[in-house]
Amino acid sequence: MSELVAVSLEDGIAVITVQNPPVNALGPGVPKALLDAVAAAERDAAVQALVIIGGGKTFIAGADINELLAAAKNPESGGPDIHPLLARVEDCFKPVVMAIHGTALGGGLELAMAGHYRVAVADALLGAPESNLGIIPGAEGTQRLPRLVGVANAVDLCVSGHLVKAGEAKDLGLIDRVVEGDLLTAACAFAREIADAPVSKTRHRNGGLNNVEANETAFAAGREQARKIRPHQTAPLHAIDAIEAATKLPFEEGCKREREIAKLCLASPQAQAMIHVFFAERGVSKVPGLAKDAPTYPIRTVGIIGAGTMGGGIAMACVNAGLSVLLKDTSQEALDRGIATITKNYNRSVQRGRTPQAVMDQRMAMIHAQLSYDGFEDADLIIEAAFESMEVKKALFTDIEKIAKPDCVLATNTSTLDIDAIAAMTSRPGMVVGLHFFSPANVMRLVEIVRGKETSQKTLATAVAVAKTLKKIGVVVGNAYGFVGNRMMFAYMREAQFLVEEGALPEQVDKALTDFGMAMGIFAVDDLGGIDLLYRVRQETKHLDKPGVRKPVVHDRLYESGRWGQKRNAGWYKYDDKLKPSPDPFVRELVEKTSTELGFSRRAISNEEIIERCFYAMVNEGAKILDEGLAYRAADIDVIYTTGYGFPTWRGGPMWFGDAVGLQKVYARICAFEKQFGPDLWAPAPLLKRLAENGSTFAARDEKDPK
Ligand code: 3H9
Repeated sequence: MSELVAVSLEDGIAVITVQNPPVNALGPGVPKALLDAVAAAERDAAVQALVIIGGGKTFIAGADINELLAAAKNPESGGPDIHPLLARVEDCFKPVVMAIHGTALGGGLELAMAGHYRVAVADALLGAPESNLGIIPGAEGTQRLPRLVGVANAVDLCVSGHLVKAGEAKDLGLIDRVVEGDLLTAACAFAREIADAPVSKTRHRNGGLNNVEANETAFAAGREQARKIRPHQTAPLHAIDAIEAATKLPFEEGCKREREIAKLCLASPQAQAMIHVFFAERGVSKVPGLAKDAPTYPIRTVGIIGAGTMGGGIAMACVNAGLSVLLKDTSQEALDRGIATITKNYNRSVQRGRTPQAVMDQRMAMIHAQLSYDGFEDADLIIEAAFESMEVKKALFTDIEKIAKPDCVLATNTSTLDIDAIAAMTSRPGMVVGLHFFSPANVMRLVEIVRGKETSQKTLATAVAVAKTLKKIGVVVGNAYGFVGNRMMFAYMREAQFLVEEGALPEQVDKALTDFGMAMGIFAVDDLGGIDLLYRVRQETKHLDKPGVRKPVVHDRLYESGRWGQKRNAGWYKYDDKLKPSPDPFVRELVEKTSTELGFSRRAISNEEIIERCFYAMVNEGAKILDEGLAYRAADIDVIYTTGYGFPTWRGGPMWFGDAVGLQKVYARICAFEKQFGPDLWAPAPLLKRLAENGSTFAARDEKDPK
């Protein structure tokens, strides 16, 4: 038998084990090996029933996404074909039981649904996450899922991509039994129980498909849900179309329709972009020069300095991951405020049924709020999350140095400042690293891990491991003003403001950005983060300003007039009590007055110009960052933007977007902007020029030198 599949006979039950680590994807050879094993077991007179199970940590996590990517790039290649396997399994005249642990996702779930029975351990997860990849369940999943769980639930599962635990899957009708103890033993016992029962095929379960009125309601609700939670994405809408076909066509014809739709999705730029993001997110943990099993410092206790928005969020992320936290601030008031915010956040989660009260109590008990450094001498990791001021941070690191044990990792949450200057305050710069969390730190997945010039391999490996422990995406970046994310954001923000000074209004710019797919407009983001915050960052770095180079003006004026954003109910927008924004005549007047003062006669600005100036500025800065070695790969920058800055995954991140537009075009526009606005702001990055002239892409550069 193939190495990809093992078969054994256990007292009349053929146990077929998939062995394709790490996640038993249905990669090349697996479907055929499974098909052969099922056919052989069916022929074997000693076999009464079959059990299909995953070897290692999981059932089958789906089709092989590498194969899907190859098919996305070259639709003629056809992609993975598991249809013959599904037919072989469902048509087997002996009962086939699917034994599920870990995850049964995508093609894995589709195979499971073709079986006659499904049993799962309690913590198994099942789902159809294809929408996350810009595709639909294309292996008869949109046809069998509604037959098992009903049309409305099938729509919800495909649109949301949510995974359900075994208990919920049982309630939905997706599995037949939640089992306890050893999965294989329980699955074999179950198989013996049902060995003599006639097999029932999922494809014949048409009972719940024909309620036209209920179906229409479910489809309309699904399309609305898709627009809300996955705006601009086509795959969820296509999945609904395919489910609709299941309700209107016989099984075989429905499958044919599904195949046509699946092919269309796979060939779409959205699928290519989202598959790129899938692999890019996993690629960031492969840090050049850092062995996968590089030694790390054990981290159990974390000392956090600063109980503000960032410190509080980081504290929550730590205790959520089982680490205990010492949370220090300088005044009782600040500490009380911080703890009140954390309590409010957990309470909200309890009220929404996401966190049991007992879990909240346990997590709160793991946060020790304090005014002193008591206990910091035992901390394994100290994260400074104080005010964004070099002076403050230098003073804190001088203090920490005296208290921390020798093997304590010292991290700063600075979003812009020089890590090396901070590390120089200690006698152990090798232990110092940047951990730049994003607000709210308990929710946002991104952490920029900033490598200083002295940061040791072990410290860096520990930072990467900490990000993983906190279930974050840790991207290692170099040390430069604003690191990667903020440095690019400053260019983006700069152009957005210039556009306003030249003739646009904040709401017009934001609308063009959200229409492009950004989660929020840049001015709305600024109001949320706090205009005072960015103002202070600018004050810190005034010495870096080049004389004579144009700088945005309105932002400072908003700050000076006390419009600090949402916290003051006024910033680029005005806000009502529920923080709903609306355009403010005050801002319009301020903007128009500023334009006149700066000598601009305001002009109509097209959405195209907004997109080009904002995002080409970002791409250009990204190319400089790559050339300077501050990010290892263009894909790393894409991950920073899709996980930390609300850049749409279906566009693949800013560098992927640049590739999709075509670097020649991007380069040509940047050269034109350089002529119009000057080289200080728009000189094209040498890397961009090289790639454009060679007809290449950032993705090709990554592939050529994956580091
Ligand atoms: C599908 O099935 C389409 C069908 O409807 C139609 C077919 C015709 N393929 O995430 P991890 C790799 S679409 C290839 O770090 P975890 C991953 O790249 C698919 N590779 O582990 C990584 O490699 P490396 C529907 C895959 O424990 C390694 O495995 N299924 C696949 O944190 C470990 O991954 C999905 O969308 C794959 N399907 O999480 C599920 N899956 O070490 C996608 C993983 O070289 N997968 N790899 O970087 C996941 O959600 C998570 O990987 C999972 C494990 C939860 C399974």
